[in-house]
Amino acid sequence: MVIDCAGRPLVASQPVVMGVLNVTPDSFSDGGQFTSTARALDRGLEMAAEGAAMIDIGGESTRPGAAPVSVQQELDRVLPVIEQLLTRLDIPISIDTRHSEVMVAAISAGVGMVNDVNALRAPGALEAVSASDVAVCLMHMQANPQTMQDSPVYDDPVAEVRQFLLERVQACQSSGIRPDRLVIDPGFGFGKTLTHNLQLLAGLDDFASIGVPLMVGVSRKSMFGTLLGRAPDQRLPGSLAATTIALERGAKIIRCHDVAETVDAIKVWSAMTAQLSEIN
Ligand code: 8Y4
Repeated sequence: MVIDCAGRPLVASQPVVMGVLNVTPDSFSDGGQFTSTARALDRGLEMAAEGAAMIDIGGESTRPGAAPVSVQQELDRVLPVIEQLLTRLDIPISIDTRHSEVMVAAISAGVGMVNDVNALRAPGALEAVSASDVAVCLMHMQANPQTMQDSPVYDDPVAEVRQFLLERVQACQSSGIRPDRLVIDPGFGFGKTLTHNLQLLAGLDDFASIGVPLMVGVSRKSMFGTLLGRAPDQRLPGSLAATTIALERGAKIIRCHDVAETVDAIKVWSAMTAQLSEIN
């Protein structure tokens, strides 16, 4: 399986890792731009060395209660990191944004994928991607980042998230985006209770019939805080357990912070799978 990321193909015949690179003052606390750019660059290079197949760069926190960021601020944060990583790495770079202006600028700078927690529903977003040759990850979110965790409600989370993603895939295809540029993601934690997240994890195999590769992001998320009572930096074991379940149910791209550890988990799963099909 190959995802066409504007000339940097993402080969996902085996599941792969997308490393999370936040370029925000909360993760790289300093006053000026230089230090956060330099630190993000170092971390990006480190994640690539650890085996990330792709790096997802974001400059806006979607956490409930996070300070709003202007489009200009978002661009000032992400563009220098995108430009420098593109010259130093061969793997595709992804831009994590909901804003079409940021998509347009990042696409011009050379990213290979738009990762949109809003699934291209913002004004101009679908147009920005369809006018280019980048790939797009369409993620499900109920409500918006400010309100999504207030009281999420579903009748059947798997069916409803699946239907939403199917409709967004169809909207992309109607705009001329071919299926080999599409990725879907159920959006763990985005307008979901712990129970909803567990129901989605259990039902991930239902998303395969949409016919585009499945991305999953559970890394360090609050579902493990709720379930295990652990702080974000103590959630790796829980994250790896959920990742293994996701792999077993068909996930092809794992979005995570802990790249080296997640690559190991994928190697274990892949070795078992190869044994099953007697390739080895
Ligand atoms: C620590 C720090 C713990 C941040 C959790 C977090 C997804 C995503 C996010 C996802 C896709 C996050 C941008 C939430 N999650 N994109 N983005 N899928 N495609 N929280 O699940 O990582 S941000």
